[in-house]
Amino acid sequence: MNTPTQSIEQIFENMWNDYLALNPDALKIFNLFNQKDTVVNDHVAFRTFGLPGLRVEDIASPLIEAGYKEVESYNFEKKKLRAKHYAHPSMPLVFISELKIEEFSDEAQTLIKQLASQVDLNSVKAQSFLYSGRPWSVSSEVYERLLEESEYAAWVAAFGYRPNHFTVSINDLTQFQSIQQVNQFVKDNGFALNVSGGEVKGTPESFLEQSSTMANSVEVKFSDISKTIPSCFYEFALRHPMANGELFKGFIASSADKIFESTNSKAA
Ligand code: OOG
Ligand code: NI
Repeated sequence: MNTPTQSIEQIFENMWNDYLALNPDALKIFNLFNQKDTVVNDHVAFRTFGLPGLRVEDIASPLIEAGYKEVESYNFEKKKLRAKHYAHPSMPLVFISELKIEEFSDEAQTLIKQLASQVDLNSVKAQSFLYSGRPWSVSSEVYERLLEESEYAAWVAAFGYRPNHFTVSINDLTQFQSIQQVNQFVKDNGFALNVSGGEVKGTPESFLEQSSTMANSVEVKFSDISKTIPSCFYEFALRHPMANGELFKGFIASSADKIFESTNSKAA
């Protein structure tokens, strides 16, 4: 058991700085909103391979130690993913998904297991693992091979362990009346939105409306060459009150299914 040395606020600060290094557009968008409002983060999301020691529950372990509780599970049949979300009394939600390795080709499974075998599984439970990035050496050839079977698998292989997005809570912005206005503002400032399933995922009736930018492209050093590939994105979420008057605090699988595509290459 690792002794927690950082507060959960410090962990989020470190995750945010790591994320901004990969997604400088997020800082530009944050600053645009922050001129008139104090931006509040709704949630972050992590991705992993569903292999022993690297599963959703393993990635969550420093969060559980910091007071997070598991809330709900999700399944994404077509993308071959499963996920859980975690909540804390005073911190943003955390969504963690994992690739169902067993559903992939033998070749992809072998490649992914070879990456996972390079990880010191004791390091996974450390707080710093949540912003540690890629814990393995990987070639651009392996990246490309995984990309043929799963954009998600290739993303995890290239970027590892760090939030793939932060999320602006639209509920906490005073300058916009709707998610459509937020989207227009983001587009007017020159940022491309993920249009898979439409710009807005979800409806007021499902209590959650979401949109996201397309991931920034960054140059990633692989073991052989460097390549410019999609990294991290920024999300915008508007939560609606349920019949009991409380804001909905979960996720919507059919919307999440489209949000995952924010890290697809634009040509796809
Ligand atoms: C997570 C996608 C799901 C949401 O808000 O529905 C999600 C991911 O892209 O890894 O964050
Ligand atoms: Ni999200």
